[in-house]
Amino acid sequence: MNGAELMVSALENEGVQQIFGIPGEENLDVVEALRRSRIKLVLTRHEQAAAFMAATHGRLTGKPGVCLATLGPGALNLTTGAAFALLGAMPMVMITGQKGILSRKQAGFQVVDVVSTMRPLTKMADQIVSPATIPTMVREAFRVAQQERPGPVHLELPEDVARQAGPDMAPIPPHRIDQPIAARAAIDRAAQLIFNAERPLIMLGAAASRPRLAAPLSEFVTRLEIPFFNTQMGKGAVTGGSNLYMGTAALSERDYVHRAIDRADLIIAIGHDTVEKPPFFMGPNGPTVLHVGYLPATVEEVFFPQAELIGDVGPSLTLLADELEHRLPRAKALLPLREDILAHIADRAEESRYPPTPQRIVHDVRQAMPEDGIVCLDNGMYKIWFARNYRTHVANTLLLDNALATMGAGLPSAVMAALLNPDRRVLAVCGDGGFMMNSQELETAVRLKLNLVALVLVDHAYGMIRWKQAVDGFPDFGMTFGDPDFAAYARAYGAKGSRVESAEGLAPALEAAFMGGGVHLIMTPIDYSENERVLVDELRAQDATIGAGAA
Ligand SMILES: Cc1ncc(C[n+]2csc(CCOP(=O)(O)OP(=O)(O)O)c2C)c(N)n1
Ligand SMILES: [Mg+2]
Repeated sequence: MNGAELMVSALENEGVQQIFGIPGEENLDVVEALRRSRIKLVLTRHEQAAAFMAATHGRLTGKPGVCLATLGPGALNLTTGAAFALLGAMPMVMITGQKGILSRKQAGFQVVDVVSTMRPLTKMADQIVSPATIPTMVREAFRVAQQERPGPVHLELPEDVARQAGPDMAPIPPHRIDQPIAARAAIDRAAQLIFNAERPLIMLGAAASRPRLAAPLSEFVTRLEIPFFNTQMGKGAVTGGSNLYMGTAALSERDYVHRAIDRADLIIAIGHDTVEKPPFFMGPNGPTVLHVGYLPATVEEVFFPQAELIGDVGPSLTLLADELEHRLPRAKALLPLREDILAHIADRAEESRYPPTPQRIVHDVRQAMPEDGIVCLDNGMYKIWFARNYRTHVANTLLLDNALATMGAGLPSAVMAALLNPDRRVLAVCGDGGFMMNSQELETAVRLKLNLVALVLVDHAYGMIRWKQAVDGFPDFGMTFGDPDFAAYARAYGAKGSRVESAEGLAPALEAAFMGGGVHLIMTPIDYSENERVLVDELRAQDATIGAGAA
């Protein structure tokens, strides 16, 4: 077997079903080995999109997605995807080519030090120098990518190593590794803390969305009946406990959900990852925070838990619930705040203004999506609205990136979600700025014959930055642009395209697009005047009222 064959056999051994990317001439032996394997090569139209797809595979399944690129320019195009997976804790394996390392027939042509570039963006980055090391290096790459905290790894396979004959070696079979459960003493301490709390509140963070955690986490919340809120990336992790849901902390302070957060005397922070924009700021006057996680909390200026429960989160929570179930008379102390918080969030959700408001768009999208439908957001102003206002009932049904918060990931992550879930509705929601950063993947979606709808929100601007500019008191300058006719643009790719022409038009357009199947782009204008009215003026006013009330 040559190096490329050893590589592909090791990938098959890991259960890899598809590899996303764009090969270069340095990868041709790998491509040939793929041709003769069970693994499908999914070409993308930009390596960045391939990395977003592979990372999203990891996010949704817990198993690393794999992407492939050539040396130099191709490899460098993976770097934003690497950072996306690193900050978002998504397991991913990146494989890139390189010129031969035993001779330099093309001198320095296209050669950059990719391994060094990848090192700060990955959990592990290494060059393969001999075919005989491939089985172990691939196994190690998958182990490292998957192990908590999950993330990306990088292997560079130079073209001469790929072509070189190596020994016929069997790959190393992966085995199950169970994580240790939290120590008894730690469980007892945590139980005591919760038992003593007057006004406990659960917070679900990014790591609460790990696919394997959905069931035990939902059970924990419903058994203890402590109300919960989530961070942006912790959305959707609890099934069946929606009568305890208090809201999403899409902003760091002053939002309605902070009425509950500010009154809590204990926050049980499950799986909070400080890569997220802070869901609240810890300060000298409390509340006490109990961090529950796979790994100890990172200590930050705004997050410094006073107690921790570390270990495999699911089983540890089950043991904690065994100690506390039916023993918490004050569990629901903060629940009376719920109705008021959620009523504010639902405000103006059905207003028939045109162009539609963000609240109306979120509302109509929720109506069109079944409980298990998956919404994949790009990054822009609407992300805050979806995080605050979109209710989720099933884990990982609102995929957003509040870690790298990069533009351009919305459509590629929807492509991955649709590939993995052909029977579920999948919707990408993108701004007119972010959509254009990877819009070429419409072709990939059409070629793969996916069922996928993309909703593009048109304000002819980098709206979020324009909003920040206004909030900070700067004059309106430099944030607007022209757009193509997005519906016609989609049709040029062989997709369908339509435009929302009235306030009542979005809901039927979504329904028709999903019913029609295939790839469909819907463009709608959006009225962003609500950003200032709600997220600045209204929240400032309510903050003043609460401040006065508390004093
Ligand atoms: C790759 C990248 N570049 C720049 C930014 C900074 N940024 C965040 S949101 C945003 C504007 C997004 O515009 P658009 O996609 O049109 O969404 P809108 O806010 O207008 O709804 C920008 C430039 C970013 N997050 N990622
Ligand atoms: Mg925009």
